[in-house]
Amino acid sequence: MLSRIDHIGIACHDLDATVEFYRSTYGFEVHHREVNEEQGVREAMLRVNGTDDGGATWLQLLQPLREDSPVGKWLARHGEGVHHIAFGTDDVDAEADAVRGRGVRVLYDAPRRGSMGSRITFLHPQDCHGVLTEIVTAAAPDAARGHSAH
Ligand code: MC0
Repeated sequence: MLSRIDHIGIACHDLDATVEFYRSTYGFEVHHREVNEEQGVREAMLRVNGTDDGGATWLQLLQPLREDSPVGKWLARHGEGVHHIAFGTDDVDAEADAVRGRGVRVLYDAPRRGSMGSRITFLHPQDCHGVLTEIVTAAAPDAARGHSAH
């Protein structure tokens, strides 16, 4: 079951400047930062709220590491803005199989590593009415409620 919005991915040119915008405008603080070489991004996770299933909802700010990465290509074509939406589930494998069975292209044969040790896969935007859609299982949902780890 897809039980929540896990995060909204936002593409930006300057991660620090974008983090500062969300801090000074809305009061959202950075909970976690990491570099994901495989995905070609430097990212900051801003926790918005916790949810009933023990997970959380985040804003994920994404700066590309390379122009030829998915976020780099997107920025060059569209500029800054919402890059993808991610639904949270306890079982990314089962959800990916179910969606694949309904004729939607799942981009990975097996889930890959996402933010904070999560397991993720993506659905092709052309099969999702133009929305790049991610499915994610958090590493340890309870940990998402915990203290900041900058
Ligand atoms: C591309 N397209 C998008 C899109 N990116 N549509 C909506 N939202 C996006 N973000 C559309 C293009 O407009 C184009 O459609 C078509 O997809 C092909 O685009 P392309 O520029 O030629 O790019 P491709 O084909 O090389 O790659 C597109 C694809 C790629 C979706 C396969 O971006 C991909 O593998 N994305 C998944 C991985 C990813 O995004 N990683 C970064 C976030 P038209 O109709 O104009 O031809 S990493 C992340 O988020 C992790 C860290 C996490 O959450 O934990």
